Amino acid sequence: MRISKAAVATTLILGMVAPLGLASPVHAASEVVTDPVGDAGGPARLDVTRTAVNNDDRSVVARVAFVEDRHGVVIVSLDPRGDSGLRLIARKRADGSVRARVLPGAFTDRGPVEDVGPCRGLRVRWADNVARLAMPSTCLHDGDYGAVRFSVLTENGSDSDFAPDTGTSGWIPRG
Ligand SMILES: [Ca+2]
Repeated sequence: MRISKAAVATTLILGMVAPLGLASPVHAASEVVTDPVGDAGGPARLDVTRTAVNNDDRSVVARVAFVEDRHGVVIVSLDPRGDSGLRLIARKRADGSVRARVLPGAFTDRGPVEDVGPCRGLRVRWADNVARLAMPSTCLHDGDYGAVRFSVLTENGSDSDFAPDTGTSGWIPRG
């Protein structure tokens, strides 16, 4: 069998690149977006200061921190690259009870949006000034997605705070 020069060259390149790829640091599949204090339309509002999202194999976990704990709604819009997304929604009532649900469509979706069923295993923990929403990966396209980007909106009464101010986070590879 003849081996072409091109094939040899490809093999050499792959042989060189692969070890380098293994040696490079593993990307943390997470992104943190900070947001200004005092931009939520008043002290009674849910003023976001920081949002961290982890995109792991089994779940997407968002942690949203506020200046102060208030009742209201936190919406984390998740946009998977090349496909429609969804919104994770946590609502804290005046009595302190917290509920979470999922709605189809990310803020950034412009085309058709795929419906989402009940998100089994969706968890929310809203303690003090941090709301943590954890979505099993199966809730988004049955887990068939890669990188995601996010936006956060809070509401109490009306829209309060939006982060990041640029619109969306960067793409977060799936770890
Ligand atoms: Ca803010």
